[in-house]
Amino acid sequence: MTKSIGSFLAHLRNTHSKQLPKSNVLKVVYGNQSADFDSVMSALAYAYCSYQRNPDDILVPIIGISRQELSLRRDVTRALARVNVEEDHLFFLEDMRLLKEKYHLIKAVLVDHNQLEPGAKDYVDQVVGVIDHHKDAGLYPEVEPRIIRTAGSCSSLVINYWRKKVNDPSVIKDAALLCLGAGIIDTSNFTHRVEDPDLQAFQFYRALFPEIDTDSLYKQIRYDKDDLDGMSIAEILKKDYKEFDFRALDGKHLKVGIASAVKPLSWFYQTFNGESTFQQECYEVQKQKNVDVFIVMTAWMNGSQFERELVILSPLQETCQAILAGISRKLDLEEKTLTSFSAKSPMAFKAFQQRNISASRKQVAPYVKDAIERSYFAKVA
Ligand SMILES: [Mn+2]
Repeated sequence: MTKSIGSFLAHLRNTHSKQLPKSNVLKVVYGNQSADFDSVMSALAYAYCSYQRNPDDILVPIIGISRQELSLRRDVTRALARVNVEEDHLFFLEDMRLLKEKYHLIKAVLVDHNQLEPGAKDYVDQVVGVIDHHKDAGLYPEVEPRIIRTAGSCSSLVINYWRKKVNDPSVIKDAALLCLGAGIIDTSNFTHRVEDPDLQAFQFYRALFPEIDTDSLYKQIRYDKDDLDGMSIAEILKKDYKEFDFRALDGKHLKVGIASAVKPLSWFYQTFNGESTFQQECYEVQKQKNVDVFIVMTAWMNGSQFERELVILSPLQETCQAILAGISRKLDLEEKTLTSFSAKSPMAFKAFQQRNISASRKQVAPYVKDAIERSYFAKVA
């Protein structure tokens, strides 16, 4: 009965979701809202492995963005094409809306995050499992599995969980191949941020795919991920984006959006007509997303040197300052001089070199949360 991951997803799309009687329970597996490589592959792999283990216990993998946004993630789309997954067979946020109308109860396993996100809250009735490598929010203590621990890639935790449950590892080969890609991109080909789970997963991949040249697979995915050709600034900023709702000491809720980008600010300035264009586009995205604070994190290789920058902007100047007071030391931020600061803008806009290069969004988001939770924003409108 072993199916390829492509035919499994086709089966879900064409048969399964039409056959289940109304008012039945639907189980889904969610990646996080950034829909990055790790999230998408972790969700697909979890669903596929679960099906191979027990075809009666089907989970539908959900990608936490709208369908049209997928095309910006070229690393994801090209990796899926390599294992013959058709995009038409994938499930997105808009599919959740339809599924919610059809099913009485929706239960979800969360991968690559451990707290239901705003976009999923309306649809999911119950969280029944978590596998993640972000900071543990301490929720859902009773669920099974509940695996939350440090790992370079969540995909390593997912494959380690399932490989121990199947007798014949070859039945989860397609999932392992997707997870291998995620592990490779999250750990720079198993050289950075590598933890025990990643090493264990890597040994499993080695045994399963002795023929795969991981160096060239890394180059391929890296190339696809960095390929921003033809994209606008706004598209790049929305491509790997997460939104948070943090509560200040005085009870005020603040929406914070954090975009990750794979090119330095200098690249944006050169490619798109200078600093002020970049600033303007950041303001546009902040307005469109309707967030109180918008942060852009850049990360790239400068020769053999890994570098990071952080940009923060907000119409709420004091909020911006309070956040910076809380995160500057932890991130070792060094302010960059902006040559074309537009004086007429009422927005706070600051750019920094982030000397603490080990802090990715995974660390920065909790730092921002801490800073906000310790502040009063009585004047915040
Ligand atoms: Mn991840």
